[in-house]
Amino acid sequence: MTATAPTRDVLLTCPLDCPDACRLKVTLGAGPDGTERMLKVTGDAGHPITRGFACAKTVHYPARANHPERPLYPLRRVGRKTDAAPQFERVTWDEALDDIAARLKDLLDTRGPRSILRYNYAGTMGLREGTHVHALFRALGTPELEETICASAGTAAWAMGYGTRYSVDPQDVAHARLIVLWGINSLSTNSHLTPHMTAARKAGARIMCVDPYRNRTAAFADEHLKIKPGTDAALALGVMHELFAHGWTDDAYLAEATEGADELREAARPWTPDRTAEVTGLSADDVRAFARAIGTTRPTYIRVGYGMTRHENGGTNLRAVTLLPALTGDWRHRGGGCSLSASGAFKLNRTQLGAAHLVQPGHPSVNMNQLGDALFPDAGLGALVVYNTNPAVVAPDSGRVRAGLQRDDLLVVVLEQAMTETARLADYVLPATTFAEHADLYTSYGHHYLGYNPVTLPAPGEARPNSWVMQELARRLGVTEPSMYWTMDELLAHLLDTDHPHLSGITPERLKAEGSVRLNLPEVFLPYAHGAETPGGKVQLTPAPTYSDPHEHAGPEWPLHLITPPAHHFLNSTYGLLPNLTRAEGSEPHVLMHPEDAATHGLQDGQLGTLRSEVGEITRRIRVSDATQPGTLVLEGTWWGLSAPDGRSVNEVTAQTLTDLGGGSTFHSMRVAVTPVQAEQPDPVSAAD
Ligand SMILES: Nc1nc2c(c(=O)[nH]1)N[C@H]1C(S)=C(S)[C@@H](COP(=O)(O)OP(=O)(O)OC[C@H]3O[C@@H](n4cnc5c(=O)[nH]c(N)nc54)[C@H](O)[C@@H]3O)O[C@H]1N2
Ligand SMILES: Nc1nc2c(c(=O)[nH]1)N[C@H]1C(S)=C(S)[C@@H](COP(=O)(O)OP(=O)(O)OC[C@H]3O[C@@H](n4cnc5c(=O)[nH]c(N)nc54)[C@H](O)[C@@H]3O)O[C@H]1N2
Ligand code: SF4
Ligand SMILES: [Mo]
Repeated sequence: MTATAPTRDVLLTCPLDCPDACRLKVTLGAGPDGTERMLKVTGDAGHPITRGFACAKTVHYPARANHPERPLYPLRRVGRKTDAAPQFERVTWDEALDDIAARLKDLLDTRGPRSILRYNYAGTMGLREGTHVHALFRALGTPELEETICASAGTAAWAMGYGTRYSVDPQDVAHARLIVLWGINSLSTNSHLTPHMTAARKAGARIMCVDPYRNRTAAFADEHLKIKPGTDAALALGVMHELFAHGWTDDAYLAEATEGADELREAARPWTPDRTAEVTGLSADDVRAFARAIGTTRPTYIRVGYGMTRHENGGTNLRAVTLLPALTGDWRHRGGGCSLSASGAFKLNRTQLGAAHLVQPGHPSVNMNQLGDALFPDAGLGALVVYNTNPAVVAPDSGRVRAGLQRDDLLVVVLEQAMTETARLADYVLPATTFAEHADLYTSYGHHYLGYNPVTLPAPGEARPNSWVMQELARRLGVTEPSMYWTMDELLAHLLDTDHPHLSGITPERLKAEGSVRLNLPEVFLPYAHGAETPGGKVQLTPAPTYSDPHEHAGPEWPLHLITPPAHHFLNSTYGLLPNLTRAEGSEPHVLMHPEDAATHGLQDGQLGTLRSEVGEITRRIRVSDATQPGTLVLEGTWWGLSAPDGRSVNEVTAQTLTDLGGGSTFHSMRVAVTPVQAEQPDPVSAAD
């Protein structure tokens, strides 16, 4: 990169799909052509959550924003979608938008709105560029996209017990005396929680981690329970058994704030430490000690991640775990309770956000975890408009997704900041702006601050915000829905048009002046101290969760369980194009395999293996390691397929199977077989030594 002198620092909210929603200090300076660009990213020292540091990935955001292959002009495909090297020609915005609008119009006239689908996710968490842009599709009446690929099982499970998703305030975690990190690799995926945990530890707190493998968070914790994947409901029931048996329940809280304690007590009765140990792979003594720690330490804070939800029984796993603080009464103690997501506290007026008011109950919908099926020729789609996501890599059964995207009779339009593997399969790539180049409002799922970003940098080339593209298409398609054409200020006024106390005193002017504003919550926020926002007003402990093994009948042809959790240096696939970050992750994706399994399956450290599941196969370097457990393979990171030895995404082996609750994704639940690859490629790690 050409050396350039910094000219000024600005504070902006990180737009990425991460609970921390950091307030970033972004250093700007003139680029080689003289226009101002992003040079450096750190954290705002004055922000109580960000505390002056950005994560190991987003410090590299400038390399993404200034990437030589970033699409800066509208591109139209020349050549076929199946060509190994995709080719595009530059066109004007008018050429691109006129042609796309004409083709959408033709589909609407001849085949109806069901022939068009939006496919989007949280590449930006901005309410304008991420959510309000759905208004175009609602105005056209195209199918709803059932979101999410990420949080549905957790959301549904939380709703059953607690209604609205509230979280312990991360700033209160320092008060906890036991911290349980359960199915979350928080040191990588929620790194701004760490200072609060360290403060708690200094004050005497113990930190325990429940995870199938020794990740960074397990190494940081004082104790690691290496649970068998998919068995968390059994462990939670085992803990409940001990809580009831030893009288460690808070009976006053159970009486005042919950419903169904007796039924839960009966359900937990059979879950003795021995039975729990048998199912979870832990020892009975570990189960007893874990239950004693939770039963006798106030406040206990449990941070759950989505890891345990990404299984066929995932909703129930999460529900069982999140009911524990209701039994111990931790919700009454500052720093006690449980966090999944804080998003429910942001009581914005969302009635017309994304033109939600146009969606009638029973409107046709497509579950986003089943995109592969939706793209199948018989399903009737003629056009797919993709924004804020990279489905050719991140969606389950990505082999099927890619085959669908390659259909010659499907119009694929991709709004992107990077030439992702999805963009490479597009008919049109429309260049998108980044968070410094467009205005937006951000909530958070890990803390209680709203963030506002103004337009800060000029858009490079002809990059445009998603909202601009949607409005231009809407005009060409004759859309008259007024919210479609709102400016940022009009959207902001709508979102803040509410009497809810959480937003009292928060005005557009204040948001613009302060940039980051804490919701108007009490200083000590104890959302479930006296009940919950369920229909009965109480924490619902029934129906009592039960454990079921989705792989009980898995045949011997699928001997191993594959989990595919996030990597430290990536954010989903967003940073997978930066060589320094792929190097930090070992230059290519690899699979952790326990020494016992390596011996059984005839594989050695550094060898390539083929992982086969019922939907596809991939080739990966095997790393033999006792960080994992016998029977469980771990593949960290949703790498670009282009970085893998076989050019394929890990999701070529994951399936479109949905979770028990919420219709969520099951990325950590695959049964696979592994065989050694005979023809060898050099191991990049040993080659570099
Ligand atoms: N560095 C980094 N940060 C990220 C992301 C990223 O890709 N990289 N992605 C962002 C996004 S979109 C999300 S949703 C979050 C996700 O962040 P997390 O919630 O931390 O990620 P998960 O995929 O849920 O996996 C978390 C842990 O769950 C474990 N796990 C898998 N199955 C089970 C199980 O059955 N039981 C238990 N107890 N544990 C299990 C995995 O081994 C893993 O260590 O992180 C966000 N932040
Ligand atoms: N095997 C496996 N697969 C997984 C997961 C896993 O743990 N294992 N995790 C799953 C989870 S939790 C999630 S959330 C999904 C995430 O999957 P995605 O939602 O696809 O997330 P990213 O891969 O980060 O891709 C986001 C894309 O949005 C683009 N983008 C960002 N901002 C903008 C913008 O303003 N405008 C436009 N037009 N584009 C923008 C970025 O350039 C990037 O290419 O992946 C899922 N897939
Ligand atoms: S990705 Fe998360 S931790 Fe990293 S800067 Fe953005 S919000 Fe902060
Ligand atoms: Mo996610």
